[in-house]
Amino acid sequence: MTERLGSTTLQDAKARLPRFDRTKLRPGIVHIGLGAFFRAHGIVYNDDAIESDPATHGGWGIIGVSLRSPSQRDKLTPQDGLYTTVERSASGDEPRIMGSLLQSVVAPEDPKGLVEILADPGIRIVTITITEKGYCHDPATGRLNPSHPDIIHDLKHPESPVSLPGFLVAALALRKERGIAPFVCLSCDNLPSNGKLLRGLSRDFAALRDDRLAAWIESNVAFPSTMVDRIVPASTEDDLRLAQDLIGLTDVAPVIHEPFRQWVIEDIFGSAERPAWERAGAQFVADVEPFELMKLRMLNGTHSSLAYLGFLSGYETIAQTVADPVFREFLAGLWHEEIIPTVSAPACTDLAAYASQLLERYANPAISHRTAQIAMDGSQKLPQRLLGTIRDRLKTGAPWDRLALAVAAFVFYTAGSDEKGRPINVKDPLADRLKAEGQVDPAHLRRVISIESIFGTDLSRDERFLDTVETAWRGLLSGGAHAAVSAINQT
Ligand code: CS2
Repeated sequence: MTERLGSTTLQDAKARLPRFDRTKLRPGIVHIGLGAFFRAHGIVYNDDAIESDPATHGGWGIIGVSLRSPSQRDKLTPQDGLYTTVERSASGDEPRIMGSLLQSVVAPEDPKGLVEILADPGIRIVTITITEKGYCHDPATGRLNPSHPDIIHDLKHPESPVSLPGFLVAALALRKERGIAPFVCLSCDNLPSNGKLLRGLSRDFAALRDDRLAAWIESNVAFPSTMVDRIVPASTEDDLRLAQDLIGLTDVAPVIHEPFRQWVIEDIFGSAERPAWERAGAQFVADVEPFELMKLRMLNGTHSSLAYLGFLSGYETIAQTVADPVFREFLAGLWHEEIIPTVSAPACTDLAAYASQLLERYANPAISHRTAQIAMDGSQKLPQRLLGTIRDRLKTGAPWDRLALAVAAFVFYTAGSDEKGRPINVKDPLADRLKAEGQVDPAHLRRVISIESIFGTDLSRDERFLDTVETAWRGLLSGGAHAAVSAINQT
């Protein structure tokens, strides 16, 4: 039997090892949402920054937090927080062991303990990747959802929270009371103006507890916005075997990722200390919004479109979907005809070149990114990925038939059966409302489009919006997703 990766076996791993002394690291960052993405993105930047100058980075170890399940902790703790990242491309696999994750905790096991960890003066940054639905907000308006069960819980039990706003505000309240400077809150989720959004949610949640606390948060806590990018599929059993074959040790928590990475961070840390992530390639800029908009619309928007239409056409992964020339043509049309005209390029970025690079990334044959994975939580993703673009197209009267087909495919997919009538396991916080009661007919489409938390008060009542999606919907129902995509290519 192969030995397990851990502090005592680390030297035997056949991989690039951390180039710093882990025993000298102290925690300075709490990361909330210990999924594959941050372990293949933020922690890589952090390890690189530490390696660039271990002497000045001793205070930037990471405590990882899961808000729900113990599974990450259960895998990582026996490995002393060590795990493998495998960079995969057509030219080969590059394994590397990450070293700056020091400890993993599970919030529900000891919420008060986590609030104390967050209130510790050594913690200066809280990074967050909990996916869209973890923010307990209304995706269409970006406001706190006061009737979210977790928010109701946290208002009743502010010292033992369960939600992200609940934990942040409880810890910030303690820091204020104890005269400790607040930490910087760094949202790294695919949400527009994620810093501003989190600031608003924290303030709104705090105001429900105490107006003075809300005002203190508003004027003292920095919430930089960020744009994060790296394709990181959920790890599978095959990936565990791959990591073991590569490193020669058992690792039950490897993450697989593409070579590309990007992290753009709003430069509003003020006097707060931070690791030199720029040495690892992070870009600190005055305005992140153009980067976010470009990425959310051009990458995530097409990802979701390919996920629904690709899945319904029988494709399991994004790479398989874009290997089909019909989908390539559709994708080119989506970018060049419908999305790019709504995006203003961030400095030094050529949007056509960005699109070609995205296509190359999607086509990476070594990355098995499942359409069903990206299709998850569409009700939380559609507003920033597709609907903002559609609003812009409606404003100028420009066509948006491909985007309409993607919205129709979302409604079809979440109705719960594929084109052959086989059930789809729809994972979405609004799954019950999205599921078709009986037939998928125009009445079902209308019911879904009337959901204001997705479509807003504007689109849910806009006849032009409904008509265009309905035309796409009819195309889907009559010949199936693949034929509908092919037909749009002819227009
Ligand atoms: C994907 C993203 O799962 C999804 O919804 O669109 O996770 C995507 O892979 C990343 O944002 C890429 O940076």
